[in-house]
Formats: sequence, structure tokens, C-alpha cells
Amino acid sequence: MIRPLIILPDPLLRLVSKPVERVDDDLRGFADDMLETMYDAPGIGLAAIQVGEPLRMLVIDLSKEDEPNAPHVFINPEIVATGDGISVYEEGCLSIPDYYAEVERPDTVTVKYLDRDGKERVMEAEGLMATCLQHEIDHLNGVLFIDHISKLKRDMVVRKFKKLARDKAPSRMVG
Ligand code: GNR
Ligand code: NI
Repeated sequence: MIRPLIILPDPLLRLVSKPVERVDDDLRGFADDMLETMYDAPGIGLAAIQVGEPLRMLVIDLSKEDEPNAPHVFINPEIVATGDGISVYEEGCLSIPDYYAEVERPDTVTVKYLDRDGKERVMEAEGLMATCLQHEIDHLNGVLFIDHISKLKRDMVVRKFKKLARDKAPSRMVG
């Protein structure tokens, strides 16, 4: 099932998500919904809060269009180490449509997590996987990529999305 995406300035995006307590069939069904929603968007990653569930889980698929899908499900992920180098990527976010900006982050991360079978795993990531994991784990803590750019740019983006939300609101369609 494709679920509606939560968009800036929805305050849900600022919640600190809660750990998943049980990895069961319900949760696996929800992970499948998240993947379906991400593929439909399309995006390369999605955190649970982006579909309104304040749970510490995220999905990522970095496969190219001409490759088979390579879905990854990360439950209760924790960054246990980061590299000393910095990498810069032009980031976007499905919750901030059509806005892109360069973000600096550590170039490698080691992430401990549970997979969709509830098995503990460790991933050492670099490149786009490292960037995407950090972007998604930020979402679990109510942090958005615009929090890593200048306040001037961030304020401009937030103002624009507040105005878009206002203009869309049914209560304002009068007059
Ligand atoms: O689809 C997405 N692309 C992306 C590009 C660069 C860095 C991070 C991302 S994640 C984003 C999907 C999203 O909003 N995940 O939270
Ligand atoms: Ni995002």
C-alpha cells in the first residue's frame, strides 16, 4: 500500500521517533508499504515518520533503474562510528519536494541495526549509502537536511513551504 507523504512544515517531521519493540509480520508489512511508497515517489530512502509513523526504522534502495531492486530495511539503526573524511552531496528530501542543496557529512559510517528478520547486523557504508543512512537517521531524530545548510537558506525554504501549505488549506480558499 502506498502511503501519503508528510511534507514540510508538518510538525510530525520534528518528532523524535520511538524504538521498534517487536519485529513481527505487522512490522514487515509496514516495511513493505514504506518500500512501495519510496519506489512510487520515487526516492532512494524513506524514514517511517515520512509516512506519519514515529518509529525508528528506514528503508533504502540505491539500485539503478536498469538493475534489479536492492531493498534494505534498517530497524533501530545506530551510528556506532564515523569516518574522519567529509563528503559533499547534493541532497533532496521527499518531505521537501523540489528543493536541493549541498550537505557536508562524514564520508563513512558504521551502522548497527536489526534487519527485517530481527537479526542484528552491522553495515560499514561509504559514498551515497553513507550519506543516505545519515539523512534517514537524522529523520528518526526530527532532523532535516535543511538543518545542515545556512540559516538564511533554511528560513527561505521553510517560509516557501509554509506559504504553499497556507495556499492549499481549504479554510483559506474563501476570499
Ligand atoms: O530520494 C532521496 N534522495 C536523496 C538524495 C541525496 C541524499 C539523500 C537522499 S534521501 C531522499 C529520500 C528522502 O527524503 N529520504 O528521507
Ligand atoms: Ni528525507
